[in-house]
Amino acid sequence: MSRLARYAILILAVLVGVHYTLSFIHDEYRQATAFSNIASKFRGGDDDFPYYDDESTSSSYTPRPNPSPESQSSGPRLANATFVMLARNSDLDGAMRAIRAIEDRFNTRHGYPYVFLNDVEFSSEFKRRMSVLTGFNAAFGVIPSDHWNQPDWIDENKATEARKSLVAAKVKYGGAADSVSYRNMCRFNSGFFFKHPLMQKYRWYWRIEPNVQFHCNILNDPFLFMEENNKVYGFTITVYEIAASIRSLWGHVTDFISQHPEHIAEDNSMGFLSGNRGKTYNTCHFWSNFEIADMDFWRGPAYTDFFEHLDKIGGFYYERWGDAPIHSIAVSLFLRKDQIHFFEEIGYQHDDWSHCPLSEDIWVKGRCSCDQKHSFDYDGSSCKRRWDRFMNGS
Ligand SMILES: Nc1nc2c(ncn2[C@@H]2O[C@H](COP(=O)(O)OP(=O)(O)OP(=O)(O)O)[C@@H](O)[C@H]2O)c(=O)[nH]1
Ligand SMILES: *[C@@H]1O[C@H](CO)[C@@H](O)[C@H](O)[C@H]1NC(C)=O
Ligand SMILES: [Mg+2]
Repeated sequence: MSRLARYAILILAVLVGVHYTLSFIHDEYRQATAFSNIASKFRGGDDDFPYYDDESTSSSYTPRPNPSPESQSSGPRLANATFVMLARNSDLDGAMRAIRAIEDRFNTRHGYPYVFLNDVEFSSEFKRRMSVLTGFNAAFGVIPSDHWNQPDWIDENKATEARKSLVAAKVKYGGAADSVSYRNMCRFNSGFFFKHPLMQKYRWYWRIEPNVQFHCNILNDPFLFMEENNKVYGFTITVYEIAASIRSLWGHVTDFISQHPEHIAEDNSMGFLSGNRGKTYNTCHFWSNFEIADMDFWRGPAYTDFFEHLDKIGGFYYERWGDAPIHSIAVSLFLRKDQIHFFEEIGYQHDDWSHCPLSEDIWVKGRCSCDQKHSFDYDGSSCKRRWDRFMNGS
């Protein structure tokens, strides 16, 4: 080796060393500033927890940078994604259980952020507890009142009558039949959560509700799976809807289809919703308390037109349309069937219903805590068998 070449190698080695040192310092700096950005969200007003002050937290907590795609420096690649939970302050215990479960089963290895939304300001206690549980990787938002409350153009007398008649018909659904707030929630989840300012900067979301459980280790990143396989909507449980709550919905859907044929996808999933090419709706829908999906679809022209069409009719208040059938009908009609994905490997529990991976291999690898015998998949009220038959083309 010539002397010149040896010098060149030496200089190169020095440069590489300097680069490493600098980028290390830079990362430390970035972590520190990312944390003070997050912490500053909690300050101000009379909600000033000493807890979040930079001085008092720096010794007891190791801050984690907000791993939005731009600021990510190491670890597995992250999708442009967030968890989202709509909750009341009184849901604190259930929210803790659900977040603890998803952190343990998945997110401690990834560090995706959380967005918590509420129609009123979250309490200091709610923010404090969720911040700790999520490694200070959470944002808390209040829903603008026009995204939540019953619009002025709804005829309140007619809405009151509708609520009374659902109660009289004994449409069992907790205490929800007569409640306005339940209807606000369904309308918000149908048409507004993806418009919230805190959600704008993300494309993908994973919806989590208080008290849900995750039964298995989630070994692959579902967001990256969706992205890499051109999926738009993912589910774990599919069920029949209470017909009385959506009496006129299908009629309005078929009106929409004839007014907007341009939105209907080739190779759509009408065959899952209807056994007679759309004449009637079998009420099958994906259970929306779990969703992993692409918000750009909800923000796009087909769903925007669809939601506006349905919202104008007032069925959220004059009946009790749920966000689950509305989302499900939209993804079934405006997407190709291969854009909808069933997450077999995500063991999931909401109230008394669970999905437990039936594949032994997946169940063992995921160290699942659920009983496969109690999986809802092929229960009489599940639409999963219908989905399988539809997807297998029979
Ligand atoms: N902030 C807020 N969240 C709500 C309100 N109503 C419901 N939610 C949330 O919306 C989600 C679904 O509400 P639930 O009342 O549990 O609805 P459900 O599970 O469809 O029906 P239930 O059988 O009544 O449990 C949960 O995440 C709730 O915390 C509300 O008035 N305010
Ligand atoms: C994430 O997705 C949103 C919505 O599509 C987009 O506006 C934003 O630019 C994306 N961010 C990155 C870093 O790609
Ligand atoms: Mg519930």
